[in-house]
Amino acid sequence: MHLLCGRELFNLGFISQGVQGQSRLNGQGLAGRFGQFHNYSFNALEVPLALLKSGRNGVDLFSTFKGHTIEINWPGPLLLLELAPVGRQPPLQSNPMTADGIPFQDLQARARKLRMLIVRMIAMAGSGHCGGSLSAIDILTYLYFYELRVRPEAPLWAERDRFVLSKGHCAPALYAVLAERGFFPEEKLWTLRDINSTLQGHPDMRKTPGIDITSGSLGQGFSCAVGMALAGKMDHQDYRVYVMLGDSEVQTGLLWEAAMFSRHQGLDNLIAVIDNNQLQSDGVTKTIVDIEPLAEKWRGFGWEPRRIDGHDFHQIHAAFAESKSLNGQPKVVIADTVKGKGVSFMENVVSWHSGAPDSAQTQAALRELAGDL
Ligand SMILES: Cc1ncc(C[n+]2csc(CCOP(=O)(O)OP(=O)(O)O)c2C)c(N)n1
Repeated sequence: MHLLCGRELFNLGFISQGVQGQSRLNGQGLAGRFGQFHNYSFNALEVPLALLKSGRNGVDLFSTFKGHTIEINWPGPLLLLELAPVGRQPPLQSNPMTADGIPFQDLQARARKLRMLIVRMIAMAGSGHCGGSLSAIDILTYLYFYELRVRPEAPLWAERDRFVLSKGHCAPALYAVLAERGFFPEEKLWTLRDINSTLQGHPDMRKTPGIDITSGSLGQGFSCAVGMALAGKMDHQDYRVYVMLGDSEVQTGLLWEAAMFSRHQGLDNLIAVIDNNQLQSDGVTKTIVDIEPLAEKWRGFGWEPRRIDGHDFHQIHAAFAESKSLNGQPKVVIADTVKGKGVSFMENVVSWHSGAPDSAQTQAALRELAGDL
């Protein structure tokens, strides 16, 4: 009997031919390699991420943890699963918990898992936007697991906070967090960009539970968010509207008209967050049209700006908490981020704006995200 403990990561699995379906390993499981089977006992909460290696399309399968259960899903025949330690997670950056009870460690672990889902999802789809999805995911994790008033079982609940992903091409990040939050099953992620899938390349409010507005044409989502915030005021509702922009969107004229209008209407129920990874599809934002000084620009348009490191949960939490406490004007969080964050060969590389990793790149990315370097 081997007890998995600490934050070791293991590949959990077993050799099996032609098995299809779902396996639940709860507390104890049978695992082995090349015909030698062993009983394993573990506490799922101590194994936040587990990788399953298989021969299927050369792409790793994925297991999730929910409560004390590790659920392993696979969509097709399983050729080979092997059991092997894949290393330790790197040390977490922040304190596990703050005085006001924010579960930073949990948020970091979830964001790590969501990064793996993003990479795997785009690899399986054969196309998508890795860089901007990975830069945005810490903020999205915070929003959906701490900040937003939502009910996954009732996506159209009238009193919900609204979220608009104005940089809609980063839909994989939003889909990953919506699945993790329970808006739809995780298996849906493997249908990304399929012709009849509910998960299209850009968010579609007619197809996907949890999507408040269809987006993808840069600049337009922001205007929709402004309209939603105005509607909330007119209807005397207390929901907030959160909208995420890319730094290239700050270059659009449409955005500044809506920004000016928001201030005029006193939309203090509107919080924008700029995923300022400083790259766009074909180059460095600064060299295309410099958007700095960002804070001064927004302040000039009557918004209250805050600038943070968009990968530090302490700063993310403080920025949203402070923004909510201020009345009378719209607020913007300028989050400095790294495009491709978490996968070293994608970080700050313009060409990883879009395109899918091949099998070897996918394996390398997942190993790095699992802490197996
Ligand atoms: C109006 C409009 N023009 C062009 C595009 C094509 N496009 C898709 S992503 C992108 C660049 C986005 O850069 P940024 O907003 O900085 O996002 P990130 O770097 O976070 O991916 C462009 C120009 C678009 N989606 N909408």
